[in-house]
Amino acid sequence: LITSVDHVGIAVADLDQAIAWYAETLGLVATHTETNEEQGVREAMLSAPGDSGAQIQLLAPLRPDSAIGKFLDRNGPGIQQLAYRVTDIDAASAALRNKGLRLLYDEPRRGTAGSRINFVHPKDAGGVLVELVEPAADQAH
Ligand code: MC0
Repeated sequence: LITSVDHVGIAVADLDQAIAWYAETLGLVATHTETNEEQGVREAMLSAPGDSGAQIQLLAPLRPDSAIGKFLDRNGPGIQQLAYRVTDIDAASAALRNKGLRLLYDEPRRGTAGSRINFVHPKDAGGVLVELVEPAADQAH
């Protein structure tokens, strides 16, 4: 079902400031930035140089009423989600629904770099917002 941890998502108020902080303080490099209107985010993927393992995703809100806008209002900046990589998101979603977990979307939606994504409700996953990510065919590594 799950093949690896894809990324850890961190809510931030200002994306450019956060990218600079991670670069200057921790030496992580932004490899990809994107605006996702449907999700209401501007986001950046960060990695340690040369590392092809799990990434850090910085998420800044486009609107106050977005998921990240509401998260920042309630909690301030911090870890918002844990994303697992799957090879087949339709099969993974069906398997988790069969175990009684609530998936947030009936059908997968578009995530970073053409991936297909869905989420498990945090109340059904030990208080963690779990994202499932099926990378686009040309992005898998
Ligand atoms: C809310 N809760 C969380 C949480 N957000 N718990 C853990 N982690 C989070 N991130 C808790 C609340 O504290 C509350 O608990 C309960 O869940 C229900 O809250 P609610 O008020 O009913 O719901 P909302 O309005 O806070 O929405 C939560 C929900 C939403 C997870 C449904 O954030 C959502 O739809 N998320 C999926 C989309 C998303 O996160 N997009 C941004 C990333 P209490 O105990 O107070 O009842 S976009 C992305 O990630 C893409 C670009 C990608 O990776 O490719």
